[in-house]
Amino acid sequence: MKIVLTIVFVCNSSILFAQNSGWQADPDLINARKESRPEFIWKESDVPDYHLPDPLLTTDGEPVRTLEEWEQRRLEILELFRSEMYGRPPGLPNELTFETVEEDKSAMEGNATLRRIAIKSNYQGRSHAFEVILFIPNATPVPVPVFLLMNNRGPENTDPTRVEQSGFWPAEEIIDRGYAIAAIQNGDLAPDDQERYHKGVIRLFEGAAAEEERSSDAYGALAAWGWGASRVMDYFETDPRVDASKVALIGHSRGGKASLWAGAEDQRFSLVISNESGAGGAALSKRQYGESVRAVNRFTHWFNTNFESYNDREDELPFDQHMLISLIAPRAVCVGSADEDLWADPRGEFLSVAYASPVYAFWNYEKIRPDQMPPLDTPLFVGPRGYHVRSGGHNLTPYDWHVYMDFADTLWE
Ligand code: GTR
Repeated sequence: MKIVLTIVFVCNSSILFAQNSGWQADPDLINARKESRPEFIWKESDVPDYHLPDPLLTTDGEPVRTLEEWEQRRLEILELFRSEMYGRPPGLPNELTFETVEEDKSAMEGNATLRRIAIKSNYQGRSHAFEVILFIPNATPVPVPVFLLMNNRGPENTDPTRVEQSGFWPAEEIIDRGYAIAAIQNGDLAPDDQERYHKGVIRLFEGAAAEEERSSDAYGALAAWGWGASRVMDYFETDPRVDASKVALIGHSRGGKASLWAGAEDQRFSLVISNESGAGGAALSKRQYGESVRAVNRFTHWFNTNFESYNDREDELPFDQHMLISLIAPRAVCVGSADEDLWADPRGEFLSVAYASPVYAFWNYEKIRPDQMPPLDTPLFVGPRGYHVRSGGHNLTPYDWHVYMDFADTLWE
């Protein structure tokens, strides 16, 4: 007779976090959220107990003991996320070309070289093109590590002319610190709109069928954005001035959900950064706090349609987001939250990082304990994992960027 132990982590928030000196949500803010949106959970002591699947126990209940066994289990988890949440990726086009649209060797008052590259794909007679904007610091010896933003806001935030400068993509500050900085517009890959999201990568691969009912595991906009990030990686591998072994992929909010998934799918990204990605990103789904699976599924074009079957049934998910973080191991991952962004569940985002510890342990990286959430504005870097919670609201700010660059310095200097 085989006895299978299925429940490994039983999480009870009030016991875990009552005594620690780390971040706690502001009680006035909790009350305000409770008042404005009483249908969601905001108070730590209101969070029901939940059970997290063990990344190191296969679907058949076999324990994962060695790195080789983990590599197999990793594929199993990846497949579960594809089938139940983000969808299966489309693969490669028949033809992929990179065309330099503009080059300016004295951009940013001579501090950087600007390159705008058109990335063009052909597939079965159809074509698609999008652009990557890249600034490379002139003072840093090549090849240079690069940060790539998957921009979910307006293109004015990543203005290549630098007439407009935005704290969401503080390119000058990144160049000053010796990193290259790049951006793509997510909407070029899949418009962030439930009526039009297929008018990009999905139409390239599926043609007219993209307009019809797609399969329940077909990928949505988040994976389409990640597909674009991977094609930029293909380009980086051809540019001798970029260090393709040191590419940090960063996204904010819905862009952060996409960056984590892209980092799980494409192991060439050596650092994956999620800024306030919340539900469907870094935050645990089974922990009921802030945005729920049903709430995030109101964006019907982000995930596959199988994910909708977990609305109000989070307990039935065969994985949770700590396993998404685990898929990135042993590569680096940095998660950022904001104090006022309770909708994204800062603690749930931290816990995903902490509960990936058993997987990072295969490479002998130090554990991050669930009660080790750091205080406000005090980044925690433990080997290849980082976490911080910043004062203020839902945004990607220059402060966040400096935390991510500080973290990258610890990895790459
Ligand atoms: C919210 C959504 C979040 C987050 C955010 C954003 O409306 O509920 O999951 O993705 O949008 O992308 O700004």
